[in-house]
Amino acid sequence: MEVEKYLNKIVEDEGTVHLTLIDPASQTPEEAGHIAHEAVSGGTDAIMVGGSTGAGGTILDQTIEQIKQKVAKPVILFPGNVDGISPKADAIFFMSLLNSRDVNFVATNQMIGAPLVYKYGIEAISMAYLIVEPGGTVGWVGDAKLIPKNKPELAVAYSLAGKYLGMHYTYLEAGSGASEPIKPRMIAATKKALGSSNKLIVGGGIRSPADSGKCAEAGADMIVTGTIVEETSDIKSKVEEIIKAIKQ
Ligand code: 1GP
Repeated sequence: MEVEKYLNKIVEDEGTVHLTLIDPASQTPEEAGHIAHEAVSGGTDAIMVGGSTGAGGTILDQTIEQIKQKVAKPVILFPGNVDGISPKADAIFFMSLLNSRDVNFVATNQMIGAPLVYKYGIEAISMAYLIVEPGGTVGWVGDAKLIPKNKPELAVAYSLAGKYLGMHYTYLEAGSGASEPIKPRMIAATKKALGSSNKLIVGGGIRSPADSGKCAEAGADMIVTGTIVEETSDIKSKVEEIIKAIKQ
């Protein structure tokens, strides 16, 4: 429970956690190490590693190795399927895509991967994963019945279902590179229903300090940014600006 405790303590002490997502398919392992180093210098709290396609196997292990050589912050797996498991990570967001039409993403990949997580001794952080419009690649690959972006009540219903099933975290995902982040109204309604014990993560389409601030203000306990670090030439400054907008 060490990584989960670490993240929850930041929520208690500083307000909002910032997570940097690195997709092993998007750059070389060495470049991933550099991105992680810059993001941590800018103040990010942990590194998530994962992607929907081409993000498993050797490239995943090498990416985590490079990141761990460069930074001391936790590395958390964010698997698109069972291929996204690596013994090199500190923890895994052990998630079920509750609004998928495909049982493989709800329970079968989890069943195939669970013995590996056990064998590797990786900390599992249970999470309800919910994909909202537009959903992007992960929505397509995960065969999600996308939650309409103006229907907060559906996000609330799914989030409560996850909580009552015993999941500790809830992730509202708009899809990497979404044209806009999850709407503040949906974040606020979901956080209100979840209460303080269940932590709410928000990601997809968060590009600016203003976006980040709005998500945090609406009730996100943690925000995830991925695309911006791939697009900026000054990762450290970009992350610093975001941290300034979300920390107390
Ligand atoms: C994707 O929510 C994450 O799973 C990050 O999205 O790449 O748009 O920051 P972005």
